[in-house]
Amino acid sequence: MATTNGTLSVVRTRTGRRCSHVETIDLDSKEESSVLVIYSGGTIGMVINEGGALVPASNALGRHIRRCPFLHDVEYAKKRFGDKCETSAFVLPVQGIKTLADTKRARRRVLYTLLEYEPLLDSSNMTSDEWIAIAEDIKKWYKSFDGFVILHGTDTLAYSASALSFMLENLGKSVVLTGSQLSLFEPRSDAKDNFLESLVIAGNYVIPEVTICFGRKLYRGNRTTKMDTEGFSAFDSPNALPLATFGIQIEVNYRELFRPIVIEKFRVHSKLNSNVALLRLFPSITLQTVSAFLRPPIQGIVLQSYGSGNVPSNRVDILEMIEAAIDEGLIVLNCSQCIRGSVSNAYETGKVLCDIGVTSGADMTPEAALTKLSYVLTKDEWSVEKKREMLERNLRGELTVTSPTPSMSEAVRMVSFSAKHNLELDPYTAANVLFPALLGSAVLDDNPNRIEQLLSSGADLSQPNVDQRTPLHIACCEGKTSLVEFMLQKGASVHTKDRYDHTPLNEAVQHDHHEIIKLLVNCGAHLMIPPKVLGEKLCKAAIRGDVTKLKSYKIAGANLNQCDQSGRTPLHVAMLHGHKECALYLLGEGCRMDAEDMMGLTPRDYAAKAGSIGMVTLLETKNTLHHVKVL
Ligand code: ASN
Repeated sequence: MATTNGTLSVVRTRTGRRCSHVETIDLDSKEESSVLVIYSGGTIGMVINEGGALVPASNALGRHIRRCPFLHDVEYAKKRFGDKCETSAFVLPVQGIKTLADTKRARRRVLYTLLEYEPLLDSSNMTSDEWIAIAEDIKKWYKSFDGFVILHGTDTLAYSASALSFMLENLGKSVVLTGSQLSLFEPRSDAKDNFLESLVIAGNYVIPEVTICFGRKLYRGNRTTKMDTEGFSAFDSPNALPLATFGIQIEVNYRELFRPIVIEKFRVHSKLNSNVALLRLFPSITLQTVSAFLRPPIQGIVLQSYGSGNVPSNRVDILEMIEAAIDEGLIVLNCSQCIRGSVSNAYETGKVLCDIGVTSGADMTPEAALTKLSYVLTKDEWSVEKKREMLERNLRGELTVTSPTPSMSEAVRMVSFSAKHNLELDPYTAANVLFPALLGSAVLDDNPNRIEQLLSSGADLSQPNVDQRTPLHIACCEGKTSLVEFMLQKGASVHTKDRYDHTPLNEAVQHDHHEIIKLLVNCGAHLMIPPKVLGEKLCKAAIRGDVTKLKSYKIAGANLNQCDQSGRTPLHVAMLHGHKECALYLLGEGCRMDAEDMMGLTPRDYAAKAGSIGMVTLLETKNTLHHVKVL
């Protein structure tokens, strides 16, 4: 059953049956970006029912958004979508004050589509089935949108964000979860700002993490916990700094971002193990209670111990029971009951756990520990030992590993330089402006050591320069293959778009650096060009007989049968212009000879009309062409 609220939405039943489709957004301007909003439920879209209780209202949020001037710019939608503006994507208005630094950075028009789940749920009713549904939808629409926002209830938001952070492997785009304490339908509510700021982040910044946007802050999802049942600043990440703060400026803490540092594509791990539990110790806990947690089918527990990871070391009965369960293969992950800080072996009462094989959960939140356990337990390819090792390892920024504090010497030098020359730069601006510039020059000089040095001084590879270009853009343009590989392994983002809407992949294609294109694609990069526009680019290359360019597009994942606005494929124009090598290449790649343009003409007709007998012969011998496949 499709919704009828005039939004571009999809309805999914709890069994996962899909009933409609999401309409993707073809961006036609460099000033636009696209975001998919997955609406799972929560107070943000609730109304009071006849019984006086808050419940989610189906098919209402989209209609409401269309009437909210701060969430939908009707004038822009009219100009952009014409007659279809009543059912088109929503358009986030842009900030009016043009002098703010972040209006220069966060300057794209965010066009967003709403995907509403059925039924909408209070998050207390959510289960891992919903986490899997959300992860699968992100996978399905990953290449079609620049970023994702999940509207969600606040009660179990930290669990969902933690679970998704593990399930979305090698994530390269922003996934922002948000909700609110009061409904968007209420005049005085936190919903508007939380939703709006989530859209700004998802549409303008590549923060390749699962985050929670709430109360003017952006947090790493798996570090976050709900702290307050009433306040608008309901969330906090006690053991990690916020990733961004929303004041007059949006300040992104680039140094804190966690990024995949492997060259692998985005994928979804959609299995979770439900045989896990949280066991919170308390004085005088009985052996029977502990034993109930350690029995099959339970395969892993998070033990919430006291203080810095302590248990009663005089309760030999409990310790022996835990040890026996661990010997049988159960995983026991130790986390503190304290909101802030980490477990350690400082006390004798803590060391005993380590001695009996309990795994350290460092400073993970209970939500992160439980969902990580649930995730790790489904990795069938890992032995129990490996699973324990991975639980102690930092997989998505969920725990703190003690690493040497980077020297700030470079930043300090920059600030003193700007002070000496009266540049009136505050340290934040100095770092934002100078680090990308210094990294860019290190790329031009092909100097990985200098890049390394700058990174340890606080620079970040995904921090864009004034043109929104990252060091990876520059390396891709300059053809510096080994530097590209080096930077990808340091977590450089493949999805950042510069002022001209170019991703690093566009740069590599434009300059025909085939090895770099392969590297980027292996790291999850993909072309984000509307099909007809891609068709035009391919036809332009074929008009020039530019086989190298066609190969660049092919390696980048383009369909060489894509037609332009007139229905012409690259093979049509190669025939028309008599480019034999180009036609041979396209035929070798399986391009269709029967594709018809708007006039019903095929490549064969083009060759005949152009009077190119040679080309007609070429087509006629197409069956013998399988050997010409050019790689
Ligand atoms: N009970 C609600 C939920 O988690 C609370 C909220 O969203 N503020 O869905």
